[in-house]
Amino acid sequence: MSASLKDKIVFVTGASAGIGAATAMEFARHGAKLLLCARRIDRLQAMEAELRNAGASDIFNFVLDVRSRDAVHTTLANLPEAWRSIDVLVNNAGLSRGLAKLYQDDIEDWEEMIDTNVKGLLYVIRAIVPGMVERNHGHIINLGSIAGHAAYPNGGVYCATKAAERFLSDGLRIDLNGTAVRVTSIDPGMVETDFSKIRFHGDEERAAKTYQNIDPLQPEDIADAIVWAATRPPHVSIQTVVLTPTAQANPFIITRRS
Ligand code: 8X3
Repeated sequence: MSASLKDKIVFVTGASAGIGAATAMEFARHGAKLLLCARRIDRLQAMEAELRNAGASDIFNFVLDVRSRDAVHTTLANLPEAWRSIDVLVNNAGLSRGLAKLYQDDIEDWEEMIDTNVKGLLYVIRAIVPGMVERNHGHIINLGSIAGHAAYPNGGVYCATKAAERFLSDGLRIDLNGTAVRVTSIDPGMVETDFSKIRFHGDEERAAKTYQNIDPLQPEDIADAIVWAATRPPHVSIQTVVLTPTAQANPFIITRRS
């Protein structure tokens, strides 16, 4: 039997677009209370009415750049009392920047990926998980990638950040063993979001080619897996979900329609 999400506090980072926004919507449909952060508060505010109409029982939006250690610490330590007992944390904020040979790559791009995907993830975990342990209740769902399972050409640093996420999820699960707190890593392949546009620094034409002649995963497919993991009964820990488009076997084997 699946567990109910009604009135559960679900915190989604990077909730203003893509997988984060679709995840917020799917939790809204299940009647959750949504604690949403992103760098772009205007986008979160624009989503609010739709999320409420879909069934969100309450919403609290705030600005947060997970790269800022101080901002993560201060903002999360000062959440309104009613929003502190987080049931589900979805660590979605993350990005890729650039696709170039490691020995020629832009160091600024590395900093942004490592600061967001690895250090930002750690800062949020460090701020939220102690409360879950204290309450002996909670579920951490981290967004990984098939990029964390095998490095691919020109993506070494992005892949390394997602390999880090995978090992941090494993390490956290080990350290939480003996508590009721669960850890899931959701590891998608190709998903049609702004991911490629951001990777290619806004080059829409190049980004569009990524998704040409293939049926990529949609953000809703990932949201569906996240909510499925979150609704398993308490004795079931979904450790990792790897999902790809049917036409993608792994980062290297993709069949496109001719
Ligand atoms: C997104 C999947 O394979 O494009 O993390 O890196 S991939």
